[in-house]
Amino acid sequence: CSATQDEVTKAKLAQPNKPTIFSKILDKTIPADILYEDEKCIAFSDVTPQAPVHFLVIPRKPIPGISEAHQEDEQLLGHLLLVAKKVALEKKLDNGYRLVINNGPDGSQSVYHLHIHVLGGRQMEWPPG
Ligand code: IU
Repeated sequence: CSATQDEVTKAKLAQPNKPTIFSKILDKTIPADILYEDEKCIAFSDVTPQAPVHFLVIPRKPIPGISEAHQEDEQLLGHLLLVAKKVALEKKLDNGYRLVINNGPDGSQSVYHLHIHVLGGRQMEWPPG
């Protein structure tokens, strides 16, 4: 669909290793629908939802993507997954949900600040596009 195509186009134009709009969401210079926050991460609703529930979990540490996470980030990465699960529960996704991490151009990553997508509230298809 054209929305999917737009995401792919944005991903191709994205520039790794530059401050992203997520830094501004983190420092609250731009607004977001924040669902959860703690000293290590925040979760907020995706501005272009691809499912009835679609939110992102991001670390405060500006790791550009999962390919640039290192051994020292092991605990932080585990924490992000547990926060994803906790917020999914709060959103009443009792029948299941999907976690996604897009990485790099082929993964259609468009924002180079690591984020876990959490999608739910409808049947997910497989394989993804
Ligand atoms: P991706 O995995 O890098 O393709 O996902 C980036 C997501 O960030 C995408 O789903 C956007 O809708 C979302 N997003 C957002 O929620 N708020 C923003 O200001 C921007 C992107 I820019």
